Formats: sequence, C-alpha cells, structure tokens
Amino acid sequence: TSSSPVELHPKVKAFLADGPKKLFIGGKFVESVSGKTFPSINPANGEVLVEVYEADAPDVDRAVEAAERALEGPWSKISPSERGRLLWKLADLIEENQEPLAQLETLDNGKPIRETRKADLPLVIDHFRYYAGWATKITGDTLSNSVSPYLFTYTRREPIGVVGQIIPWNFPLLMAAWKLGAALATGNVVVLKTAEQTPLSALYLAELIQEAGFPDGVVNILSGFGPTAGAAIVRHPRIRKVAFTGSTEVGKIIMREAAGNLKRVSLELGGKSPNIVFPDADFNRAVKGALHGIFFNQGQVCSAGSRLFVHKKVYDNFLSDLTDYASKLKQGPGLDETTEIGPLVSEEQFERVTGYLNKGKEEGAKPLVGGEPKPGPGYFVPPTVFADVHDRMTIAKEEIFGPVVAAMPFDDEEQIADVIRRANDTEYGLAAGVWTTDLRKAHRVAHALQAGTVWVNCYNVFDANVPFGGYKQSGFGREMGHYALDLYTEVKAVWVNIE
Ligand code: TXE
Repeated sequence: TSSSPVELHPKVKAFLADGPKKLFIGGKFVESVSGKTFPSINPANGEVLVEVYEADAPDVDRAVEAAERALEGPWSKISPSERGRLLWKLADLIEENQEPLAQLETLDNGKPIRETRKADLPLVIDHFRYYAGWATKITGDTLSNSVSPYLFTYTRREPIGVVGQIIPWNFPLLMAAWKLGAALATGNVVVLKTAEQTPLSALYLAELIQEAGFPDGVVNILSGFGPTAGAAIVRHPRIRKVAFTGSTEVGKIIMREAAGNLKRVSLELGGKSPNIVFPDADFNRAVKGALHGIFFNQGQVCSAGSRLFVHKKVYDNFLSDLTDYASKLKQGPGLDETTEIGPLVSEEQFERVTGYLNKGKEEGAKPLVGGEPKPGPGYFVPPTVFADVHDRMTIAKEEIFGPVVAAMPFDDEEQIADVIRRANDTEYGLAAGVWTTDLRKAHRVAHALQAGTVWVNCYNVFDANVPFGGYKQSGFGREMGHYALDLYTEVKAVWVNIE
C-alpha cells in the first residue's frame, strides 16, 4: 500500500529542538518551580517527542498571581472592541501557522494529518473569530420594576475573574479554543492546564497569544498532571470558576473539590451516544454516517456514536457494508497523508480499549472486523464492529473511547418508544443520532432523546455558534454559541434611586 509521509515543517523542528518546553506564566516561558519535567510521547511509535516542564501547586500559585495582576491592571482598561481585535488577531496568527500547528497536533495526539488540517485547525480558527464578535455584544438589561417609579434598575454582565480550565487530550488545540474563546471575550483571565498526554500545541498557541498582543498574564498555560496541577487549580481559593472537559469520574472529583470554596463549575464529560438507524433511512448515507460517527478521531470523541441501533429489516446489510468500509480504512501514523485512522493517544488508552475488546468477546459479542490490537510500536487498535451486542453487556454501557462500535438490532414497527427507551437507558446524555427520511419521526425521536445534541441524518458536526454539552452524567453547562457567555459572567443588578 502506498504511503506519503509528511515532511516536518521547520517551525515544528525548531519547536521540538527547543526542549524542555516551558510553562507560560505572566507572558513569559518559565521553568517549573520544582524543575521537574515529563516526556511527551509520539503515539505512532512510542518515542519521546520532547520533555516538558511539569507544573504543580506552586506554579499554579504563580499563574494565579500573574492572572490577578493582569485582571486588575491592563486587562481591565482594555475596551471590548480591543478584546475582540486581539481574539481576531490570534485567529489570524493561527491561520498563518496552520500547518506547523496541525503537524504538532498530529505528532502529539496521533490523529491523521488530513483531519487536523481539515477539521481541528479550521474549527479552532473559526471559534476564536466567532468569540471575537461577541466581545462587543455582551449586554445587560434595563428593568422596569414595580417597587417604585423612582428606582432605575439595570444589570451588568461582569467577568468572573480568574478562571481555571482543565482540558483533555482528544482535541488538544480545539479544547483550548473552546475554553479560551468565551472566557476571553467576556473579559476573564485564565489559568489553563493541558492534558499530560498532549501539552505541545497549546504551548505553541501560547507563543501566538503573546505575539497577538494580549497583556502578560491574561492567559497562562500549564503542562502537568491531574492529581497535582489539576487539583491545585480546582482547590485554589482565588480561582473563582473551573471549566473541565474529561472523564465523568474526574468530573465528580472536581465538583467535590470545588465545593470547598463554592467555585463555579462547568463540566463536559463522557458519553455513550446512541445512533439510531430506521429502515427508511438513506442507506448509504447512514452507513457512512455511522462509520464517521464512531471512527472519527479513532473513536476518541466524547460524542462518538458508540451504540449503534439498527432496525432489523436492514441490520444485516447495514453491518455488512459498515464492516466493509471499516476494513478498508487505512490505519497508520498520523503524519502520513494517506492515513485515515491513527494510533490511540497513549499506551494507557491502548490498554483500556484493548481491555474492552477482550471484555466484549468474553461476554459473547461478535467482532465482524477488528477485535484484536495491533502489535507495536505505536498504540494501534483497528476499527472494530461488534455485532449482536445486548444492552446489558459492558461494551454497550461503558464509554470505550476507542474505535469500537456496539451494534444492536431493534424491531419495532410504528412504535418507536422501545428504541427510545433503550437509547435513553444510560447515565450519559451527551449526543445522539437519528437516521430516517420521515420528517415526523425525525423530530419525534429528536425530542424524546435525552441528550444535549441530536444529529438528524448527520453526525459529529460542530460549529462555534451551536451549543454543546451534556444531560445527566455527561455534565452541565453549554459551551459555544451565546450559551458559553453565561459560564463566564456574573450578573449584577444595580439599583439607582432617582427620586
Ligand atoms: O481522562 P481524565 P483520561 C474519558 C474517556 C477516557 C477516560 C479516561 O472515557 O477513556 O475518560 O481518560 C485532568 N483534578 N474521557 O484518564 O483523567 C487530566 O490531567 C483535576 C472523555 O485521560 O478525566 C486531564 O487534563 N484535574 C473526555 C483531564 O483531567 C484532573 C476526554 C482529563 O483527564 C484530575 C478525555 C484531578 N483529580 C477522557 N485528574 C471527553 N469528555 O471528551 C485528571 N485530571
């Protein structure tokens, strides 16, 4: 089979040669207080890309101090239109650095370069531009009140102050953008911790934030681990809000810890999203949608369509086509132009997903394709389609976060209640998909599903203007759109006596 390795961009070579990579605090790149470093690994071959300084509680303290200085100083004097201009400028700089950023992201995370170029980077750029627009459109209300004609009352939306943000490794740069866009547009200052598996692209972004001209300390970026640097952010008494994307398990820890000083919390957590194919669906589109729904980003997507309900009338043909497509996906290192599916992000994730493959087989599910991890080097798990899965099997209940789909038939005719009940029978509620050409059915099902996002005849579509977030144990709070502004502002009511 052909391959077409990508030649490393000179800026990526220079970035990697300049290790250990430092923390970004107060507008400067600095070593960690402890001087400790950890390696960032290339998941395509298990080799060290570069060492990175490891932040811990004292570095979080430094970052908070720098953020507070910015908040009280230059950032408070900057007009909303200037904030918008800075965000727009950042988007322009990302666009100019699109190729080195895409390569770095692919190196660190493993995802195919064709996706980082066509999905991650364009979404990141668009996201910053979208929130650049909001900076000048944040308003309060003028309120009439029944207390007295001599009272004039209005509301203001004020920034919360120092906000902590903790992000995962599946879309490192995009998750940073989702967090930073709304927080900065609303005038907050940020201490952001990247995931220990993928610290690199955000450090490159830090250079661009500096170049764009944000005052020192407005954005601070720390590389480090969850129980140390992450926990220090969550516990810090002067960080007033924490926004987290990651596992439901850690989401619960964060909520508990944040209770210590009643920090505002927003959580975007795991999922086990149902993707429902009715017999009247456009068959080919639905097959391709189901394929993309689970194998995009190696299945490491919180909204992955990992529970595939297919009507029994089309079940056999559907799985046969899905299996056929899945077996033809070209798997290899992300930095090859022809790669369609890359390695998983880390050895730990590889072990976790392999565990689920074994569990699926033990519990009697049948792998139609895949089912066995590939030998190293690199953390490769092939696209896997499990057929004849029962709702109670582990692989139908737990988030796998890998390229593994659990297919289940359903057979109700006019009665769609049963498949909806099964689809909703989960503690998660992040996303869902519906494939049908019946308009009435599409909307009925969309309304009945307990999920923050429902895609009809499409899957894994995102836009900066459209809210995203979970029902139930998939978290709370909505990122993107105007909804995210609520996560980063306090509402103040001002009463003026004009008698
Ligand atoms: O996630 P963690 P992991 C799910 C997915 C995956 C599983 C485990 O099912 O298989 O989680 O992945 C930081 N205090 N998702 O272990 O641990 C950590 O450093 C503060 C779904 O990688 O939740 C990282 O920055 N922070 C998901 C971030 O939390 C802590 C994306 C996420 O790591 C912390 C990722 C602590 N005590 C995983 N412990 C999604 N919703 O998209 C860890 N962290």
